[in-house]
Amino acid sequence: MSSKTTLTGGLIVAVLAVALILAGYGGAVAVGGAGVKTVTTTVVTTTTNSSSASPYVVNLVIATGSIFNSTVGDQPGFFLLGPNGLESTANLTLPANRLIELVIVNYDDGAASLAVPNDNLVSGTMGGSVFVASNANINASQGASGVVPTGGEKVTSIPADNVSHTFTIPALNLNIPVPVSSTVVAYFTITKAGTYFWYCETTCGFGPNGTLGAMETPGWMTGNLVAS
Ligand SMILES: [Cu+2]
Repeated sequence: MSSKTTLTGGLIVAVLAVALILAGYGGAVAVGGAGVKTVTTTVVTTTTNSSSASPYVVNLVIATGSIFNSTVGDQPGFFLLGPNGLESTANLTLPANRLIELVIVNYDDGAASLAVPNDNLVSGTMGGSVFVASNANINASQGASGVVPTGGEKVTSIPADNVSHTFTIPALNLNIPVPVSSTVVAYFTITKAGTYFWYCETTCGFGPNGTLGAMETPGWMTGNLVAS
């Protein structure tokens, strides 16, 4: 398939050329008077995009309808969406001293009572805020040069009656309230290595107070988080 190879090669050259132009390279040819040609070259400095410079991304999914057991029935749970598919959140492993981008996709369309007042307030994140996107607040339009996404909201709190679950680590003063049927993006850094306890602070579990079942079981609404 030599034609394919040539095509690919050409594409790579084209991409490189664009990249060099974007990088400000190109040896800027300036033509002076009387046929004098001045050629200036620009030194290109390559910035290494090391992995430690980019955030460490964690994707969590909150789903309902999983049958805990025959007594408890269905319960909501946090699940880790990792390289191998869905994984348990009983033991989350995160890097310490590196910016973490936590994305929580919540499929639960119901709110729950807060276990502790003020659990609807965001804390411990970069800027003390989270970004919330949902089908209710995204509204794009088609502009002259393409789609113009609008909506989503950066917030420092969620209305108390609209909180579905929270991702909370008291030892880090981290509280991420998650509204119903929405995706939340939060940035934070764990500056001290250690094992932390995460849990949801709404009464979304089993029993008369909603504190049993998922709420007391690692991998559902609570778990360990090891930062190292
Ligand atoms: Cu919960």
